Amino acid sequence: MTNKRTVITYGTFDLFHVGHLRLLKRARELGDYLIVGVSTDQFNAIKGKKTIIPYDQRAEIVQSIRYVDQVIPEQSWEQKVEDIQKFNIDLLVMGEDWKGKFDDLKAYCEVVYLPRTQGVSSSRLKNSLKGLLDISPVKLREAIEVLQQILNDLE
Ligand code: C2G
Repeated sequence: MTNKRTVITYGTFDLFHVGHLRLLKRARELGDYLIVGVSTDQFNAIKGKKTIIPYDQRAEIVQSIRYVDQVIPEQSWEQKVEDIQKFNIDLLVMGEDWKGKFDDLKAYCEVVYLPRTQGVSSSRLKNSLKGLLDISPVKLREAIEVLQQILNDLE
């Protein structure tokens, strides 16, 4: 394909969820080839973002998504210009929580911000998992008694 339209996007993609998936799907639909810069653990420390899943697993998951053609490590804020030139990027796509933040890159390629998927986020998932772990000893004991009763009934 001669005039292959190459799209790039960047992200942490921790606790991969449908918000990430739909962003990647829509980004891919805006071109013919999608490159994803996955934030390394070191870069997330710079971003002040705590992750659950280590970089190599986050990168492996993103690479396995059918909409993704290539994964590169995202190690700094500054690398985007270099990436755009190195990979001959036509379009940078980000979720609209980044709206305006990468407009300076319009000097190098098109920049599009897409609506986020409402109701899901890695931090929300983390909080609901935390909620499960915050169960009080009384509630835990009640749950164990219920489970024990179920086991007794099964015997
Ligand atoms: N996203 C979305 N809907 C959600 C959650 C996330 O569309 N419910 C999008 C974000 O807008 C982003 C992408 O999915 O475009 C990845 O989200 P994060 O992993 O949270 O990315 P972030 O940590 O914001 O890193 O240089 C850019 C940064 O690396 C972006």
